[in-house]
Amino acid sequence: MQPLVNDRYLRALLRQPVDETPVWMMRQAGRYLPEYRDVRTQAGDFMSLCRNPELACEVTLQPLRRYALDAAILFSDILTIPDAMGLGLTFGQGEGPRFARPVTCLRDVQQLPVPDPEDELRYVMDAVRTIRSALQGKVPLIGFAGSPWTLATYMVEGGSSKTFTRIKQMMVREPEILHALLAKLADSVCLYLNAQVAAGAQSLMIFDTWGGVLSTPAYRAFSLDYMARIVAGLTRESEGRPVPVTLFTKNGGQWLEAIADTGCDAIGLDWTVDLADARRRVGHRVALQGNMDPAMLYASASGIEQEVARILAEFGPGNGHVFNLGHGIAQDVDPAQPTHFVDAVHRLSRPYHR
Ligand code: 1CP
Repeated sequence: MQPLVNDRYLRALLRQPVDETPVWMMRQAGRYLPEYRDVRTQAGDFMSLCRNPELACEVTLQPLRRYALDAAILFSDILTIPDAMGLGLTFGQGEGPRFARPVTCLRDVQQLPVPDPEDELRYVMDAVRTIRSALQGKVPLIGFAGSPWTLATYMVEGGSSKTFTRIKQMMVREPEILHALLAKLADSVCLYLNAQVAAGAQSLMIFDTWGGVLSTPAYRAFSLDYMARIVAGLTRESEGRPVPVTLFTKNGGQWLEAIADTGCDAIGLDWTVDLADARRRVGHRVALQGNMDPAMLYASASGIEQEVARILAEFGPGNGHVFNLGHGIAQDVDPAQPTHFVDAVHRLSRPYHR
């Protein structure tokens, strides 16, 4: 394997000195890019794109050709695991995900297999290997998975939800069924992430998009504890380098200390969190990733620049900051906009690293 040319992202996650604050964007590959839409049309549908390592590699690299990003993220989805468990995943045109066979009872949970990453999910590992070789060591590759709680919301609701009625009914009426599901998912996610590292992923991120809909005790019991179990089982070194792990709970700003207690290397923050406050609370223990509101990408170039300057000042001088959006980039963002964002982070962050 080639040596890594730009390792700012990995260094910042480990709170080591860097020359500029590294930056990447959640959902940096996707529908806001016309070249992505072309490849997706060529693939036929979203899952066919994910299952084709050459095309998945191509869309992973697309944003890196346009912007000076410091990391690549595997093009795939968090729902590959429930799909591999046999739930029958489809993405309708312009719709969210749907499962043909949602999980409703203990029998359903007991019948779910723990997928073998090099068998049912081999297409993901092949994508990791293809991307890693195509990157030629330019920037590190991020592997990822969904948190057990977030995956369970889709599996029990049968798709996206605004109210989480079914999974919350399960949580309060039959918590043992939900725990059985979450335990199986934690085992599956751990195997899946470790296989991504073996295939060449250099950093790992767990997306807990829906942990923030829980009460504090429920968050601990149904989301955080299972993420902690995963963190404890992950491969933390590969190719002679640490493999940093980032946990992102959207709307999880009130639980930063507890998230840091899992032993992760970094915490992803949405835009509702004050970075200075977060740094005071946990910055001596973990790196922080975030946290510009993705809506700022609708602003003028100078508006974006001012917001980047504000966030850099909020974090302040020193190590341990990875710049990112607080959630995924919106589909209708003009692809010219991220250039202003990414360039501003690099240019304006230099004085903070002297
Ligand atoms: O129509 C299309 O082309 C599909 C749109 C799309 C894309 C581009 C989906 C369907 N998934 C993805 C890729 C994806 N998903 C990536 C890799 C791309 C990149 O980051 O560059 C990643 C990391 C994800 C992760 C993901 N998928 C999350 C966690 C992060 C987050 O945004 O909160 C979640 C919740 C999903 C589920 C999912 N997959 C797709 C959609 C539309 C959704 C969200 C459904 C919902 O809102 O409930």
